[in-house]
This record gives sequence, C-alpha cells and structure tokens, in this order.
Amino acid sequence: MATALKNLDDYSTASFADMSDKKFGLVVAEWHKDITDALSNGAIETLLKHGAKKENIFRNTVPGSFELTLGAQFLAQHEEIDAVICIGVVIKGDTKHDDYINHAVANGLTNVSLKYNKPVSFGLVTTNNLEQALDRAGGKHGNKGVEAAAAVIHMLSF
Ligand code: DLZ
Repeated sequence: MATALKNLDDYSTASFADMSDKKFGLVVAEWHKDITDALSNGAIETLLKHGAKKENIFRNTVPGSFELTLGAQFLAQHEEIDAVICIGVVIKGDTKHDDYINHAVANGLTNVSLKYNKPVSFGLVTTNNLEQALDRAGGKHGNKGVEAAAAVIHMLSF
C-alpha cells in the first residue's frame, strides 16, 4: 500500500504516530550477548514509551550479526509485522571479519527493507574495542538500541 501523502498543514502539527496498533520484529545477535541484551532492552523500552504493546513486540535471536539479515527477512515477510529492528555488536579484531560482516548487514538490511517496503533499522554497533561498544549500550554515548527503535517509529510516522 502506498504511503499517505501529507501537506504542509499536516507537518505543522506533526509528531510521531500512535504505535499502539503496530507490530514490531526485533532481531538480536548473540555475539557479545551482554551488550546486545542492553541494546535490545533500550529498543523495547523505547517502543513501549511510544505506546507499543508488549504483546506486539516479537523478539528473536540469531547467532551472530551476519545472520541479522535473514532474521529480519523471516520477520518482515509476515504481513502483520510493520517494522523490524536489528541489533548486533561487531568488534574489530585482527582480521577483516568486521568489514565483511558490517557491509553484508548494511546491504542485506537495506534490501529487506526495500523488498518488503517496511522500515528495517540498523542497530549494529561497529567499534574498534569493547569499551567503545559499552559506551554505546547505555554508557556515555547513549544506547544505539534506543536509536534503532526511534528510527522505525519515525519511519512509521512518515
Ligand atoms: C565470526 C564472528 C566474529 C569473528 N565476530 C563477530 C562479532 O564481533 N560480532 C558478531 O555479531 N558476530 C561475529 N561473528 C559471527 C558472525 O556474525 C556469524 O554468526 C558467523 O560467521 C556464522 O555465520
């Protein structure tokens, strides 16, 4: 279905749409599980704060961030799911694995979003070390899970 067009009058009073009737998929990678759990909790709290119902949040885990794309597709293909939030942490190591994973996930999630015409957010924390990841999972740089949830809420209000 095409997105409704809004004119300037609509935007003068614009705020985020009511999320109480929306259904959300949440895909969480298990690598660096303590951190992805903190990101996932941030995403869930944000959805609830914006009116989403707990029973309308469908959380699944995948082994690592590389699997986020297929996990997102498994959820996005359900007609009743309105948006998917993907959460993972990829930390740079001695090899280029992080580059391969990060690019694959960015491309993969873009494709799923366009294929199903639904918001699919990139809640992938990509850092040089563990400390930087913790800083972004409720530390001094906020919580990227919150931002990933806010991104789909914003897009559902388009
Ligand atoms: C293999 C791997 C490595 C080295 N590092 C990470 C990482 O930092 N974060 C993450 O989420 N996953 C990692 N993985 C696992 C891959 O994402 C994937 O699960 C495996 O390669 C199996 O396909």
